[in-house]
Amino acid sequence: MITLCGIPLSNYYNKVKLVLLEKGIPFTEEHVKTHSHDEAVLSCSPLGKVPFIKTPRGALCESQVIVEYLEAAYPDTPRLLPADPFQAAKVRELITFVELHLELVVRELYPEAFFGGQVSEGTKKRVARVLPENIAAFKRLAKFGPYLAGDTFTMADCAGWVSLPLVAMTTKAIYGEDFLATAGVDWKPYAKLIGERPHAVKVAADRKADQTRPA
Ligand SMILES: N[C@@H](CCC(=O)N[C@@H](CS)C(=O)NCC(=O)O)C(=O)O
Repeated sequence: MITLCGIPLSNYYNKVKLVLLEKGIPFTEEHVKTHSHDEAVLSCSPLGKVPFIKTPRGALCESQVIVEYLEAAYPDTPRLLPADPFQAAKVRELITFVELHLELVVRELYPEAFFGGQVSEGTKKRVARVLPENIAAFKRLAKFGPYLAGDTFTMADCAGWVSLPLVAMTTKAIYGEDFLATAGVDWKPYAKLIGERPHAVKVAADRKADQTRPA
């Protein structure tokens, strides 16, 4: 049995959780906070990041590594990557743009956008310069047809659904402007479409419930 470790507030945790649910893979969850210095955590996730999974064969960290493992190890469950190698690569390309070129860029702003901290003016200026270029590039690749990669729900939607709203909310909080909307990325109907899937409804409900749990 797989154990998914992390916190339901984490977008990357929820990406893996949605993949597990969509593929119908049995799993349990273990609440593990970020920034842990606990050896039991670092031996599974050496940077102390979540999510990670524990399997009978050992642990794995990094959400994309995990979901690629799940796709390969459970071939008889619904596919989240096209069988065609080129189309599968196009899905991975989208995930890279969402996570590396959009989410990781706005992540620098989270301390101020969500956690009551402060971010330097230099960081804000740099993100404001880089992000619109990256969004324009993402827009060239994303199909929204209605799914990110076209007419089929894929792993890219598990990544997109958890991270695109964060890009919008963060830029709105810091700059007073949703950079995705400004660039013409109509992410709200997309987020609604994915969010109405029964497994996404569960992920969102679990996340909400966890926010009210005692620390
Ligand atoms: N590339 C990693 C990113 C994971 C990540 O950044 N997780 C956050 C929570 S959403 C975290 O653990 N942050 C704590 C830290 O960076 O030390 C993945 O895809 O799993």
